[in-house]
Amino acid sequence: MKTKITELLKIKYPIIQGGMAWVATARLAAAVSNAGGLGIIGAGNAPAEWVLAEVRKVKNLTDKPFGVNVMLLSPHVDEVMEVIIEERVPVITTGAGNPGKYIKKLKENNVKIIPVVASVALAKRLEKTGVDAVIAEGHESGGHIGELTTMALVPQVVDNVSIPVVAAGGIADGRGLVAALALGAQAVQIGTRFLCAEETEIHPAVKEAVIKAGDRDTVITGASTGHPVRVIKNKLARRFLELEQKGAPPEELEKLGAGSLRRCMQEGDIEEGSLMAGQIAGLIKEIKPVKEIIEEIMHEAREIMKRIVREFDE
Ligand code: TUI
Repeated sequence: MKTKITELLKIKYPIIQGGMAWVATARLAAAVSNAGGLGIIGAGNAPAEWVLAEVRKVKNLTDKPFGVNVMLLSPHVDEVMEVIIEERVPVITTGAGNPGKYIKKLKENNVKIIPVVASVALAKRLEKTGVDAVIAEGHESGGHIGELTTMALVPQVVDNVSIPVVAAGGIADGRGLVAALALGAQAVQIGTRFLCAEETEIHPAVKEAVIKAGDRDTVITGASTGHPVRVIKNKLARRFLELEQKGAPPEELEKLGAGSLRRCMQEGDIEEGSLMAGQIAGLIKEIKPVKEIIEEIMHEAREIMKRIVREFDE
């Protein structure tokens, strides 16, 4: 399958892996890239030395294109950008902010830039700065989210920019891929489904919690702080929401959130940690190798497209 994104990134399938902090290590990224998608190392809040080590690991594990996700609220963004340039990382995605001030230098160094946007306005602004594509990420996603749903955001971004658009949020299988293509996207970004990949180096309790989750098991915490985050409901999320309802000051909420993503993903504390996952968690039923996940998505998408054409013509 060829789209503007597979051609831009020189990948086989139009699937980009979400750059999940404390989840998306070199091992997952390499597995995705080796399976024909674009694997991404999630820099999150990690220091530049960690990113450098993971970039070197990924280069040993695959000769295919890969990327790094830069989380723009991180205190280490400047140093992480230096590593990306020095190591000649072919492509970056960005999240949780506007990467505008870094674009000139990245472009001068031939790094492809694909920012996540949650609005048409930011997509248009970033297109003018010369980014290569945008990821339109809907409210269904896990982690830090915007207001608009994938269904509403993607076609509006598609209609307002000329660069390719990647759809994200609520996509975990071939149905989601076909729907995204129908909305005008040229690829999908998938996060939550890869939480349950065999190669994903998170605590097994997290994978189990995602598999157990039903359709209504995520909530949004942090809306009052200006940084809304979707997580699977647990003790920490309930306490967070209670404090927010009581009008707790941002510092208290920040203290509660500090270190909670690592506590969940790496230590497996699925009650007192931040269990970031998207609404599509309810669809995920088993742990599989990355290659099987990707082949299954592509096979399902092809079958659906054939069925739709057949039914449409009847
Ligand atoms: O970035 C994500 N998802 C994330 S980042 C993260 S780490 C974190 N932990 C605690 C609090 C906050 C972050 C966990 N999950 N997704 C990409 C994404 N970006 N979603 C929404 C946005 C976004 C929102 C507003 C991008 C740009 C934006 O515009 C801001 C502006 O300056 O215009």
